[in-house]
Amino acid sequence: MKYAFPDNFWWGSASSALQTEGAREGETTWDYWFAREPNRFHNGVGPQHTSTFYQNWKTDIQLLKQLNHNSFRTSISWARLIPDGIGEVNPEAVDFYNQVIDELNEQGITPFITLFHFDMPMAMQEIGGWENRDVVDAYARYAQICFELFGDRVLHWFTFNEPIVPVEGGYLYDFHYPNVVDFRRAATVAYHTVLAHAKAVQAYRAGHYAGEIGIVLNLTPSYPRSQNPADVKAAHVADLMFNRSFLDPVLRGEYPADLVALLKSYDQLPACKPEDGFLIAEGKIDLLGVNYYQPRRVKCRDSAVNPQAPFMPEWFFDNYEMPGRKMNPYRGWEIYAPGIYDILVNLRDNYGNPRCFISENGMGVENEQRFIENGQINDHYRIEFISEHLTWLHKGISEGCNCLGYHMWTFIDNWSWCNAYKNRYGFIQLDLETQQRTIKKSGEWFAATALNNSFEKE
Ligand code: BGP
Repeated sequence: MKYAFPDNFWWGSASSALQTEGAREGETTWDYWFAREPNRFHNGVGPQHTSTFYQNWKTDIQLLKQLNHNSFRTSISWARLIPDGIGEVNPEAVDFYNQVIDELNEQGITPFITLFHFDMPMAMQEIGGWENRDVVDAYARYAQICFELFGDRVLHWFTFNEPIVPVEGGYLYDFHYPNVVDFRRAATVAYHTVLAHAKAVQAYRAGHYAGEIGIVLNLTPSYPRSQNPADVKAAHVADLMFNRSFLDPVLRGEYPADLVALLKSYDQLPACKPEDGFLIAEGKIDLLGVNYYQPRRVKCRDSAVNPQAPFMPEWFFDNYEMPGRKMNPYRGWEIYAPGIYDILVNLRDNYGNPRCFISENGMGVENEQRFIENGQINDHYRIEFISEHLTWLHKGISEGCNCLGYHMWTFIDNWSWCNAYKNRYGFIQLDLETQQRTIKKSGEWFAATALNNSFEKE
């Protein structure tokens, strides 16, 4: 069967500044943490060892072209542009991002730019990071500077990438700096991130720029083990905490009332100011990026909560391992392609069918060298993964979902937050020794699909 996509569908991939650029000047929390606890990073490989995009941007953009990308998302590094977060703008950073943006446009590849992809300037973290409202203001200033510098040539902006991840990693589950475990502080970080987002949207609107502004959220559909009311309730709470805590403010301009009530009843609400509500209402977006990797399966708790243990989302559900689920064993994530369709249908039916696109989807695989045939990685499993997800995406579009494109994570194999180069995601293989780039089979498959705006599958 042939799966054809709408005209002007966005075909591309996503990456981020910290994971690709290398050679950074402004210190981020990642540099700081790595210098102190290198053991927390896979094989002790830190954020300075990335895929050298800072040196190779021009030839890398040629490779994007070869993959027939018509769009590409990356981020600006706040710490590179404004090393101390709040002071002087670094002119070399301005030159670098200008060159990248201009070259992308020249090559017919529309730049999609994220303002914050997990990379907090250390100077901002030192004053409390997202727990401090001064950092919210500093971020709003940084966003405004980016709009002024690049807004004439960048028409698709994203305030944050997966803003729930620094909340989970840094304040609940100990996989990002500052390794705090404290729900109320986590809720404050999440809340201030929403305020920062809204301030950036406000600044963008005030500047009357020609483009649009949105956010990228990792939406993990919450599937209950069964339709038993206890399981359904567990899935509902997980959905409130991990999806709707950002989805509702950015699409509806307000928080779900039952999330607020729940946190209030456990005395976990962040400090709010009366004027915050107006600001959040102004943070509604033009375009939603959806990152989808895995579903969340939950069931009601089997045991009573230990009231001495820290308050956690898991007070309300247990994670559920569905028998027969298909796994990506390298990353430990379930592969469930219909999830992409369920997300789109939920957006269509419950959120007014917003303009959206899949901004990340992907499969990290270890030791891909074993698949080399005639000098090229034959990643047939990745082609299978992409085409399966695309068939569900296609079904969503054919049923009226407003999905405008599909971007893969990622372009060239890159450094990952705690896994360094353990799992490879790229369309292009990176030789870490020589920095040589070689297109994988999936890259060729994707290039053909983008060119034809369609693909064939049984
Ligand atoms: C997303 C992030 C990316 C990327 C990807 C793969 O959550 O936006 O930055 O890293 O996941 O995940 P990982 O690198 O943890 O395997």
